[in-house]
Amino acid sequence: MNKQHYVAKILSNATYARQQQASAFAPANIALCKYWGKLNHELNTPITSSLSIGLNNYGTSTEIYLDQHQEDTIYFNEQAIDKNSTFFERIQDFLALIRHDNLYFTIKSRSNIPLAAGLASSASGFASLTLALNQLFGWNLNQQALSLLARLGSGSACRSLWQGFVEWHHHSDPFLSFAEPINTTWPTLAIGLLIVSHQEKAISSRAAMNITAATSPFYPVWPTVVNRDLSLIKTGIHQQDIATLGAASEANAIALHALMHTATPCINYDLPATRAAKQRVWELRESKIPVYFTQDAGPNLKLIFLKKNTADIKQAFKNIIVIDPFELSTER
Ligand code: 2P0
Repeated sequence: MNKQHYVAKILSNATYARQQQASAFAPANIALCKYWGKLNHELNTPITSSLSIGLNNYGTSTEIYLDQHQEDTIYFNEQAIDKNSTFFERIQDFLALIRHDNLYFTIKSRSNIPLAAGLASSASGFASLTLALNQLFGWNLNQQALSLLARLGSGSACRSLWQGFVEWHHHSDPFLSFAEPINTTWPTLAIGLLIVSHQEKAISSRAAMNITAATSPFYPVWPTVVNRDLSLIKTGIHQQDIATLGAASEANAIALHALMHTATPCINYDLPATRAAKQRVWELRESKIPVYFTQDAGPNLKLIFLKKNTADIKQAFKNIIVIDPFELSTER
């Protein structure tokens, strides 16, 4: 099946009531159990399941307007995007899948995610674009269908339609590889964004993922690692046990980066400051403060801890941005 057939099947359940404009917000998400490797590159399905947490009011707002001109115009944080850039191309490829009647768009996306935090804005970007398109065309798609659609823009976008814990299921049937929320809250949990470097990453996560899956001799073990960690992370969530959740999330990130280190060429996102911050996390744990890190395709860390330890964490990491994932705010 190709992308066009896939999208046609999803939209076969849609209604149609076109408006002139629409807007939507989607939160950024951090994977506690990572997505790393594609089963189907065209339809963007993963080799394993993954599990993330939404970042409350940190994310992307997208406004979309029908345009009279015969081309799309895209703004990100008030800047017009170069039509020859990869960024523009990726959005164009996504829009091409739903374009009909020669319709073109003006898209204005704004992200309030700290730019250097190594948080992919592509996840909340494609999720908010999918939600905005659903409104613009009055598709009235259910959340599962929206997740299946957002996945085509960026895998992790399919998890960015919800706040809280979200699991993206791996499945050989592309119509069953959607994300859904885990219906639980954990009001005492906090997430910290720890920016150790403002340097741009040398290699995109998509490229790094593909190189790792194709070349690391240890990649075949990855699904086993994910099964172990996913199960522990779910136990940690259901028991609201920070030690179980944190240890499994940290182990998953360490395994991910170990895999990348064994790829050809070696992919290393760690900087000396990254390693120093990990060391500091381990020291805090030695002193009985339950704090754990996770790390995505970049040098910065995200910390997992309990709100009651916020003062200790802020003292150890002066510039940390603390997020409350469950006390939802509309301030953006
Ligand atoms: C994740 N990451 O689970 C993992 C962990 C980064 C590290 O998903 O190729 O931008 O667009 O499907 O979603 C980043 O990869 O990749 C990502 P594509 P995506 O959050």
